[in-house]
Amino acid sequence: VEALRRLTGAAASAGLVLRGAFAPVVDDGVPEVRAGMPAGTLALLGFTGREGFPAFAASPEAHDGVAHPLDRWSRRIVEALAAESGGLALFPFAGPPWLPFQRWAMRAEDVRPSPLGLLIHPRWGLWHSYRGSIALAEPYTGPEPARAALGPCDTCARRPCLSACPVGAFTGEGYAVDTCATYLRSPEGADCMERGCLARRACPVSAEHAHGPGQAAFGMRAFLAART
Ligand code: B12
Ligand code: SF4
Ligand code: SF4
Repeated sequence: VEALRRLTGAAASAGLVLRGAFAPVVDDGVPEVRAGMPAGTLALLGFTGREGFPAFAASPEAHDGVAHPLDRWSRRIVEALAAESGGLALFPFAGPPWLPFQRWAMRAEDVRPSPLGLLIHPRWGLWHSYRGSIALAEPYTGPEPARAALGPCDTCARRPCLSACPVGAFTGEGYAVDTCATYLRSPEGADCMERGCLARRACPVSAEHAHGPGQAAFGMRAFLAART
């Protein structure tokens, strides 16, 4: 717990929030910290609302013209934090195969799947993400995350997220990625490209934490670049 407290402070000064931590079990698929040394604690780091993105936007990676700036920034920051704490840095974007970050997130804090596939958080709504995690050998002795009986989607009768996409990319069963990407490349897709996914923006939960235009446009360009 002391290691986590130190990690929280160091992460915050670098622009990342400690999202939560838990004691991994075998089914969580957390790699060993070092050969023969299983992880006793997994700590998740990320962005909440509009926080964190300005630290990235002011970084050298954001301006050097090289591909994948946010992933490279995350790698630099999280690897430095892992080295300081004697842990192993793990990343959501290092794959395939992907590390099961959404599963880990549900272990670490009160998030659950929304109909869009993104996890929804009671305070941050759909406006949060994970930039890395650190596996530590020390056993986790902190509390289990508090969990409300119902998540925000359980009491959302109208589900406006499912009807907001102009090309119906969300069916409630899956996300038609190619339909979305084709629309984004057309002139009509400019609103999504500049201000972010309309389906995500249609969610009334924590709308005040929605990404600003810079962060929204950055995320959409990165998404489209990953599809080409
Ligand atoms: C591949 C991928 C994509 C693909 C495909 C996504 C898809 N919907 O099919 C593409 C490139 C299209 C994509 C797009 C986006 N993605 Co993406 N993506 C990933 C990635 C790298 C792997 C996901 C995966 O396949 N994991 C493999 C499975 C097995 O892992 P898992 O955690 O065990 O899976 C659990 C979850 O899937 C969860 N679950 C999720 N949805 C549902 C729904 C139901 C009904 C149930 C029961 C369970 C469930 O249960 C699973 C079992 O535990 C993750 C990062 C990561 N490593 O997880 C990000 C991630 C999921 N993406 C993320 C984001 C933000 C986006 C975008 C908004 C990015 C953007 N700026 O445009 C879009 C929106 C996509 C959308 N609406 O779903 C975030 C989500 C954060 C959050 N709040 O949950 C993640 C976690 C990355 C991050 N750095 O934080 N993504
Ligand atoms: S609009 Fe409703 S169902 Fe959709 S993500 Fe938001 S709370 Fe959940
Ligand atoms: S970005 Fe636009 S086209 Fe793609 S899923 Fe969201 S609303 Fe639909």
